[in-house]
This record gives sequence, C-alpha cells and structure tokens, in this order.
Amino acid sequence: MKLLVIGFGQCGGRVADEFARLGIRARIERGIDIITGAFAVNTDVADLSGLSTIRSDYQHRVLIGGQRTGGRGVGKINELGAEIAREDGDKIIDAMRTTQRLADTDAILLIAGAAGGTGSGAIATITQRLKQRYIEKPLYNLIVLPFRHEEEVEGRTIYNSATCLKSVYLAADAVILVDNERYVSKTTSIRSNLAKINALIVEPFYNVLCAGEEKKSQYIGSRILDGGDIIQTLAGWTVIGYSKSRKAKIKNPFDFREKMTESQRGVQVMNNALAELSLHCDPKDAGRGLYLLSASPKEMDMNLVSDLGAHLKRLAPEAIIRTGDYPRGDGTLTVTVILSEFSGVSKLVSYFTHTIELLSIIKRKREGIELEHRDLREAFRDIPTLL
Ligand SMILES: Nc1nc2c(ncn2[C@@H]2O[C@H](COP(=O)(O)OP(=O)(O)OP(=O)(O)O)[C@@H](O)[C@H]2O)c(=O)[nH]1
Ligand SMILES: [Mg+2]
Repeated sequence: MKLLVIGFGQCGGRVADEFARLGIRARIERGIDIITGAFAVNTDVADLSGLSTIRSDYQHRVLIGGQRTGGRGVGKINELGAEIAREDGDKIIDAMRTTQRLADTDAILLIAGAAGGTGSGAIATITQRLKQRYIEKPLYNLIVLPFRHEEEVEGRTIYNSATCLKSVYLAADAVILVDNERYVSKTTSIRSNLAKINALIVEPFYNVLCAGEEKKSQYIGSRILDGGDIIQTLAGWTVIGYSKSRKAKIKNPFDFREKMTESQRGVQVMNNALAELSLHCDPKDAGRGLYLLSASPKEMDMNLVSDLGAHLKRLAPEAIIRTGDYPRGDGTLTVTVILSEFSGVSKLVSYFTHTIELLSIIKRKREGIELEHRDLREAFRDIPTLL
C-alpha cells in the first residue's frame, strides 16, 4: 500500500518525517515504494527547519499563517490553528498538486498531536478539504495523544484533545490513535526522547505497507495482505500494535513438540502485539481487525496462520478479521495487529467528559464575573466622572 503523508504542527511534522525515512528504508532494504510523498505544514518556521528527511523546499515544508503568527506557532490555541488552516488551505492543496505521485497513492495519511495548537486545529479542516477534492482516496488521520504529565499541568491539553478528536472523527475515514504515554511506561528514559518515540510509532506500519507491494516471488505470501484489505479494515477509531521475536532454535522440525512450541510462540508474539497497541483499549469493542504474520518461509505454516486467527477471534469476537502472511528471511517472527471501528475507547470518553465539565465551570465563572462587574457598576453609579 502506498501512502502520501502530511504532518501538521511540530508533532505531526516530525512523525511525517519518520514516515519519509520509512519510505527510504523500504526502497533500500526491499526495493519497494510505500511512501509517495511526505509534507509538513506548520505555523512555526523553527519546527519546519528542524525536520531532516522531508524535502526542504517551500512546497514540501509549507508555512501557513506566517503573517498572523510571525512564524512562531499559535501557542496552543487550536481555534487559531483551525482558522489559519481555513484561510491558507490553498497553499497545502497547491503543494500537493506538485506531486506527480498522487495517481499512485492508495491513501492519504494526515498526522498531528491532539494537544497542541497548529496541528490539533488544522488537521480536521484540511482533511475535510482534501476529502471534497479527492473523493476516491481514503483519508486517514493519525492522532498522537498527550503524555499524562501534560494533561495534569496544562488545562488546554484536554480541551484541545477533545475538540480535535471530535473534529477528526467527523472528517476522516479512520482515526489511528497513538498514546504518547504508552511509550513512557515501557522505558522511562525515553520520556525526553521524542525521536525514539516517533520511530516506535511508525515501525508497526513497515510490514503492513510493504506486504502488498512486494515484487520478489520468495517474499510473496500465500495470502497477500494488500491495500484493499487495509482499506476494508480501517474505519473510525483505530489502533495498531506489533511485536517481534527472534527465531527459536529448532532442533528437529518434524518433532510434534517443536510444532506445538512454534504455535505457542506465534500466539505469544500476537499477545505481545496486543499488549503493545498504540492506545490501551479492549479488543472486544473492535468491529474490524487485521493481522499480518511475517516469518521465514520455513516457519510460515498455514496452521500457525489459522491458530493466530482463532486466537484473535476469541479476543475480538465482534470483529471481522482479515489476515495475511509475509515470508521474510531475517530469522524473526513478527505479528502486526490493527483493530478498528471501536465502539468505545475509555481514554477518549474521559477527554470528552472532562471537557464538558470544564466548559460548565468556565460558564459558571463567566456568569460570576459578569455579576461582579454589574455590582461594581451599581456601586460607582453616583460618582462623578472626569471625562
Ligand atoms: N510523539 C511525539 N509527540 C510530540 C512531538 N512533538 C510534540 N509532541 C506532542 O504534541 C503535543 C503538542 O503539539 P505540537 O505538535 O507541539 O503543537 P503544534 O501543533 O506545533 O502547535 P503550536 O506549537 O501550539 O503552534 C504534546 O502532547 C506533545 O507531547 C513529537 O515529536 N513526537
Ligand atoms: Mg509548534
């Protein structure tokens, strides 16, 4: 599957930059094209300058709202991010027109951090515009949710996330959710290292995007997972996870005990992939799912593929599940899982309820201030003025 990626704001731009690197890696390692174009859009000149792989011309690093923000971002006011995107949306459309690879593109992926200003505000507006323009292309959003410490310290974090999430849900064909906090719990030392987190966010897409584009016969599976399978799977709230295990030493491949161990190992890797989902959620609530098994051709037993299918179906009984196998010769067994069309995601529900509470507190405060002003006006009514 070939993607065109556009990152908005600092977070979106950097993750898009990581996708651009993934595209180069696919070309070098596998001779495959998976990224047809990578763009970054921002109100902040410094953020655009900090990228390394997205081409540095003005049509790949697109500055919007330069006049209004002086090129310094919107300072977490996502309403302003949305307004600027509405005004300057043409710049993005023009930039995309320069790419000759649009006809080759299977889907467009737009990326942003939910808690910021530029990306959070701009992504839904531009998704909606692109949707009207490229009716035939699926439009996906990848939304990065904030760290817990940001939610605790900064009031705007939750409000921005809630308004961004509601908007992208209405505009995009699917919203892939990635929780920054998930990556902290594993290794606290990477809290400060966003680059490492970005690489972890993008890694699960590698095999999934490559599988359907593979041209070498030894790497073509018996059930190829192609762009059509992915498009059929992605709808509404979506998460992705993957896990990799090094090849176990098999002494006698014909021994029935070795066969059992192989299947257990596959199921174990799938469980790890589910434990590593990009946002914590319950597979029972998923309406669609997909898994891709990648292993050496010798290990790629159809029984293993169907064992994994049965296992995922037990965990996600409501989901229509698609599957694929991707033989690779690097001695690892990798399982990638996508779960989609979630009916409930507790973290999102908590953003929405907190925001409703916040809005009613703000309303009460505003009414209180108005009352105080009225009292004050009443008190100085009889004082003479010098004007
Ligand atoms: N994973 C990841 N998260 C990031 C990165 N940069 C920022 N974030 C997160 O994104 C949110 C802030 O959004 P930004 O992208 O910095 O904001 P922006 O869209 O540039 O908007 P303004 O700076 O307000 O104009 C916070 O939750 C950050 O933790 C990054 O490179 N990777
Ligand atoms: Mg910024």
